[in-house]
Amino acid sequence: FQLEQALRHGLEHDELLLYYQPRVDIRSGEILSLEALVRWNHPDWGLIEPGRFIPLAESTGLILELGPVVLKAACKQIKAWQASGVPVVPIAVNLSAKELYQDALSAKIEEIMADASVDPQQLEIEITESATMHSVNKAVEILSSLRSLGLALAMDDFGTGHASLSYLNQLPMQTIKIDRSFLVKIDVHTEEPAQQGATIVKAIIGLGLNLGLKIIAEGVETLPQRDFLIEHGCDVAQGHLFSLPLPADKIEPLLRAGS
Ligand code: G
Ligand code: G
Ligand code: MN
Ligand code: NA
Repeated sequence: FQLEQALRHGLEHDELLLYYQPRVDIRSGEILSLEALVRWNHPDWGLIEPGRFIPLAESTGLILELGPVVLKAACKQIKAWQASGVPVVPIAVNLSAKELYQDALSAKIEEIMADASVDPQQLEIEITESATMHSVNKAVEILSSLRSLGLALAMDDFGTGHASLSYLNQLPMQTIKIDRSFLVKIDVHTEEPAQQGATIVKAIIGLGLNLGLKIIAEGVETLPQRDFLIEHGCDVAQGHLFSLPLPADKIEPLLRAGS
């Protein structure tokens, strides 16, 4: 309860900020886009990770206030980088299930983009597979309206939400992100879980490629994982091997350098 009050206060007093994690070309290291990951900078408690307040924001409905704050911050960052001549790349913003199914979502997003004069091509929306499965027909309708705004859509945490193949084909996604839990398991090829992880990652890559989707591997931490992905046709990844999520001032030099 105290945390909820504090988060409400924090939302009103500009305590939320964005970190950005590069999504890179796995071979060259070139930064292709960024994922925005929210942080809460509490005056007494310091920097708080989203895992510690996003679930609360979802259960209390505060996520409906947090979502626009995050999207506006991403738009503002794009404009700031453009103004100072930084070669910007698209920024992907996460939407939780509650945000996805709220009334007039696409109108709200459209308004935020218009107010900031940010082009939809500079943004991407990430929705978890489980959020889309919550109410598939509705999700198809909502995602189609986001898509017609010109936004790219990515399915996050893919492989954990039990989307059937037929649904995957109905949803207007351009990208699937392989959940990092599968990547963890492709490191040691001799162990049974390792074999399972490798099999699943290969299957997801094959499925995605056959459906004409872009594939991003999440949580890539080691060179063997990277090599495995290259070998099996996944060209884009994010993870600690390439970069931690970083504040904007640490991302800026990377964007200027291209990688
Ligand atoms: O950074 P970390 O691994 O702690 O993130 C935990 C979860 O919080 C991830 O699932 C991520 O998708 C989610 N998350 C991070 N930023 C945002 C955001 O701006 N909005 C929403 N809805 N979820 C976010
Ligand atoms: O659920 P979502 O995919 O939005 O969450 C992304 C989260 O994964 C971020 O909060 C980020 O901190 C975390 N993350 C990114 N790269 C790695 C990695 O290489 N290893 C681990 N363990 N976590 C990572
Ligand atoms: Mn994500
Ligand atoms: Na994920």
